[in-house]
Amino acid sequence: MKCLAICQDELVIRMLDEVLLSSFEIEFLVESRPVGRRLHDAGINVSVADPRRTDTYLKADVSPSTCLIVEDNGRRSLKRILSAIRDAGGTLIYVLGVGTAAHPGRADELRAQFPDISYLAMAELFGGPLLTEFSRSLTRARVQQYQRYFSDADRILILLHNDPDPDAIASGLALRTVLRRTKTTTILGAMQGVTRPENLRMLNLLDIHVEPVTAASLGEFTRVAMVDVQPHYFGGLIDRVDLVIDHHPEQPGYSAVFKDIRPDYGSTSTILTEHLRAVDVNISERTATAMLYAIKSDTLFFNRQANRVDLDAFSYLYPLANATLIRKMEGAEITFERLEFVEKAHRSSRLQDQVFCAFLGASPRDDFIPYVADFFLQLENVQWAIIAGVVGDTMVISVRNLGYSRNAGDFVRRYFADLGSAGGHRSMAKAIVPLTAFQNKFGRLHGAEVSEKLQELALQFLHEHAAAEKKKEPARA
Ligand SMILES: [Mn+2]
Repeated sequence: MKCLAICQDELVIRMLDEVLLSSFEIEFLVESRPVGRRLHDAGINVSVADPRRTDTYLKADVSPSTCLIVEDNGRRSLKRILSAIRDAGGTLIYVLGVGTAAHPGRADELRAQFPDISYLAMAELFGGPLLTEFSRSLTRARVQQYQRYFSDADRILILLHNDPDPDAIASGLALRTVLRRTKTTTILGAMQGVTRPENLRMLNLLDIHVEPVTAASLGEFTRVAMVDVQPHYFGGLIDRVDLVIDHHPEQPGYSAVFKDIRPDYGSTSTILTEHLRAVDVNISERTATAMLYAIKSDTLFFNRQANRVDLDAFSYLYPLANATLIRKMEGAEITFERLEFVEKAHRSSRLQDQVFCAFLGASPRDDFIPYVADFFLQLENVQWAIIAGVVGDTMVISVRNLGYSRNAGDFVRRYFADLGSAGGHRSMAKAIVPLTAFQNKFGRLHGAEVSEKLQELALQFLHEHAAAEKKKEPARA
């Protein structure tokens, strides 16, 4: 492809020449004779002409398929140059902003007059890779510090939260890799072990061991690290650790020798991918598989709180991981035990105005409840799924919706925040309230009465919103 670059700055020309020469037939057009001569002597394909004249481009044989790059250093003559190019039949025009960051409206101003141009700011083009490089060196320095600090420890504990999820497990595995340790000297531990079937399947398929630990046994370890969780989670049992790596908002009230907390990341495994990359450690297939699965599951396959860095980590890990194993781990969501709860929900369910409600009664674990909610949200006629169940002496309510109606988090906060914990996002939310508080507010409801009550609340919540929207309409017209 032929490429004509209209530039005046020598540095810009030399750089473009270096970047583009391998893939384009590139020629430069400059105004100044001395600059032209110097560049010519340096072996660059350059000619000297007046860039504001149409015949300059006619002579250069510009066609609609010629790629034209015009340097914009803020001077006024740029518009005349662009007009001349257009008059000569040039259409594929890129304007390269050099030092024009001080004029933020520049691109829009040009586009108003020349709608077809693409505006590229030099700072943006080079900034990305440069910043990535710099932040990688910062991460490298950080990681090397804690690697040294852990290097002489006899026994290390990597502590995970209760009932560890894939992100916690994968992050533990990844940290062990960063520390260049094996399971004989560095264990993954949890105060309450894994219970969910898909997470147990992950441990089995990847041969990962999570050991039970107690507050008393922490003293047996020379160093303690925490991943995907912070010490406050353990309710005062632990107030000092050596390292914390987490993507939940930072909590006060503990001390850590090292910490890396990035709440804008979709998973802790994303942070650890950056640690591993920064120090160039070899990532085994097993670890990459666990981490990839963790990123997928913590971001609900990029449906929640994922950002650029999560996608970067995902594409970095993807070729290193075992896709077949991940498919198997995902399939593990379905178990006969869970299907029983799906059936139970089906029998006691109510569906009205695309709101599906069901009460599961007593449930041995709380994961059945969100599972059932997710399951019924897949049905064509369901836009909201609200599932309740009783675990021990608490009522757990899971809410899912398709994401384009009202906010699920607002729903649970509105009706249940006064009773216990209630919160969530636009499309998924959860309330956990003491059963007695629920009964005091809504009465001693049994079986289908609970689904009925939930349905009533949901429809009230949705209809008052619809009514408010309707009211707004005449005003708009
Ligand atoms: Mn996580």
